[in-house]
Amino acid sequence: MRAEPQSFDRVLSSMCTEPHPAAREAAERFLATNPGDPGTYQTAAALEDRAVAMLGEIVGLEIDTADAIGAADEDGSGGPTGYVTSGGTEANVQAVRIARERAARGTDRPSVVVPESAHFSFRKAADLLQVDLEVVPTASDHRVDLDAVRAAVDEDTAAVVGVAGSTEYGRVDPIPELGEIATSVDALLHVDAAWGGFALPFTDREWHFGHAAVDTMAIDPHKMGQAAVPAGGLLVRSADLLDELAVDTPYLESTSQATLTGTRSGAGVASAVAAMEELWPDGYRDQYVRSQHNAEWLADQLESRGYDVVEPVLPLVAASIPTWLFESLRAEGWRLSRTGDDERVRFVCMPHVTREMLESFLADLDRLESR
Ligand code: 0PR
Repeated sequence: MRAEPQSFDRVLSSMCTEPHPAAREAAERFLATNPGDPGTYQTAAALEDRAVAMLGEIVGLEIDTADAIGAADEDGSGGPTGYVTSGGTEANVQAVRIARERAARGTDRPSVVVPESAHFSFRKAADLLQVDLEVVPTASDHRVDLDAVRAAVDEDTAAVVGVAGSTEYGRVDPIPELGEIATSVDALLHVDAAWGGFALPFTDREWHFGHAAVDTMAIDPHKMGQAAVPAGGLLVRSADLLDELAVDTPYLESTSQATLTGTRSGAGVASAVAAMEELWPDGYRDQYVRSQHNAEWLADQLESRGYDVVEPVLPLVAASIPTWLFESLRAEGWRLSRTGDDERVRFVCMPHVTREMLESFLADLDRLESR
């Protein structure tokens, strides 16, 4: 096999990035381990506890490092916890599953209220779990319309979803207000910070467990966290929520499993720990500042060329580039993607996106434009 992976030189479309060298090295070392079998792969399992504890610190949860996954505290109440998922999709599916299980005690038609800006993984969750998805519109600022959320919730609502760093526009929904609405109907609040979670700590946004009545959250080390794929994160306010997912595991040394997948890559777990140990908090802060400046610079550059630009709140720019130009740039090797409504092109300023790369992109754009 001689194929080489995609180089990141011209990638402006992806929410993944070049892993930090320490993360790459750790991934290789733990390639053959399975934290899904903690009795056998004890080091990988311990690293997962460490990953969850570090993620907890990032999202305003204090996690008992001794036993991060699923185990209730001695008093039976259970502290905050979580696990390393295969990505944001699994974290979102599992969060919907937790909410459905919890709501099943009160309704036989559980629904989940999501903004139209939510990632398509919620559609998979609804389909798999047979919950009704109530999609509510976003306002002109691309954040969820709170009045529409208020109108959508009722006694069948199992969860309200807020996005903290939306896939298309990098917007952050009003999380504290969503928490109040969720609480008013005894629903859970799930925050999808899969992409935004490693940038938001350095902003003044209110997005995490410490800011609002958040119950569950997705935050992915394999996106802005600079870990190797696959490394996502599901965090829950208290272990009893994770217990909603637990199934008995008769022939493993551990007695129950809360994850969706069985065998899981220890590579993702180890690389997440390595990246976070290297970068939290200063490295992530520096990276966020660099990426945010790049996004703002790109937005200005595109605006000065007459394109309609959605200003970046996080390092993601969306601009109205005509389809012919989009296609020509793609033909030059630029990896670009459009928003779902096809109206705009999105530029995700990940760590591999440098100023030089953006300059070279704009040079190509200008050349093609003037042809
Ligand atoms: N939540 C958010 C906010 C996301 O942006 C994504 C993925 C997920 C959850 C799902 O995460 P996993 O893919 O790790 O399961 N973000 C988009 C995606 O890869 C980003 C994207 C979309 C990239 C369209 C390119 C593109 O053309 O699906």
